[in-house]
Amino acid sequence: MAQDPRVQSAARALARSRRLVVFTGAGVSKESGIATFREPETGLWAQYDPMELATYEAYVRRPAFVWSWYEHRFGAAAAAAPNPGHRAIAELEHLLPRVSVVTQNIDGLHQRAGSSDVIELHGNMLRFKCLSGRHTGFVLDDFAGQDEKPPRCPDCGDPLRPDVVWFGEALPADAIDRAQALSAACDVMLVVGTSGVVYPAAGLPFLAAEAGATVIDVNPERDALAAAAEIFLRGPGGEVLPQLVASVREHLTG
Ligand code: BJW
Repeated sequence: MAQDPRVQSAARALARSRRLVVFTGAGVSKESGIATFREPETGLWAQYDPMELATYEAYVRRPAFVWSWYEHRFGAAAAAAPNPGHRAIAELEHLLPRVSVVTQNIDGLHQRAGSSDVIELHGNMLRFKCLSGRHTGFVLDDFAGQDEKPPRCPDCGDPLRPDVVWFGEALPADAIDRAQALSAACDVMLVVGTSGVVYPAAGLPFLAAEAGATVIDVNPERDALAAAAEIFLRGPGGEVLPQLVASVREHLTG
């Protein structure tokens, strides 16, 4: 792969970048053992109906059921470790002047890999808020002693929910506003592991491309962002990204 001319041209673009945005989806965490959503057979939505699990209405209808599904997932996220793809992305910060990570993921693995500027578009499943949204920022330890499922908000007694963005809910305004501004101002966008079908997040690579940025897409399969990408690197993030970053380092030192 290091000799692949597409890796070389992606590395050249990255080595010249003054403002890089790395835009990620579930695929970047797959090699950490976290399931993606839309892959046939293994994706969560191939096994579960998102309308029964990832909407406010589903939660209000069956809170204990939805909570137990998330409980399983946040257990998996807490036990998971960043993989070489997350670590390669974090390493870019030490090589390039400005690097921001915009992620759709809710597992916190970019931060644990060492990325310092991470914008979470769809929230974080290890953070909790009450159903009304008035009380936010709880962590597992805040309700560890409670047997009720879902547990109650320590401040108002409402049921707690994971602080994630379900279908039909608005993305946190500060996160999407900043992600859009960074995308319109970056010179390179590195997209990793997203099918590119969930909006408004999926609009970011098009925003970057329209503003003149070079969009590089890393994915084992063609995805819906191909139209925005100038360079497509086929393969898993945990393999492609360390090679890409090694090649960036060679361009910068060679
Ligand atoms: C690898 C790999 C390896 C594999 N390495 N890669 C038309 C119809 C109906 C609705 C809409 C519509 N147009 C827009 C909408 C709205 C909707 C939407 O986009 N729906 C579409 C699906 C049709 N959007 C929303 O509802 C959003 N909100 C909104 O629009 O609000 C408007 C509003 C404004 C004001 C007031 C009120 C409302 C919210 C979207 C929230 C998405 N939530 C989820 C769940 C989060 C919580 C949870 O996890 O439980 O977010 S859904 C799910 O999809 C999750 C992800 O972040 C998101 C994106 O998925 P992602 O990351 O791309 O994963 P996959 O599985 O799709 O792809 C993985 C990729 O990895 C694949 O390409 C693989 O090939 C690749 N891969 N191994 C690298 N090793």
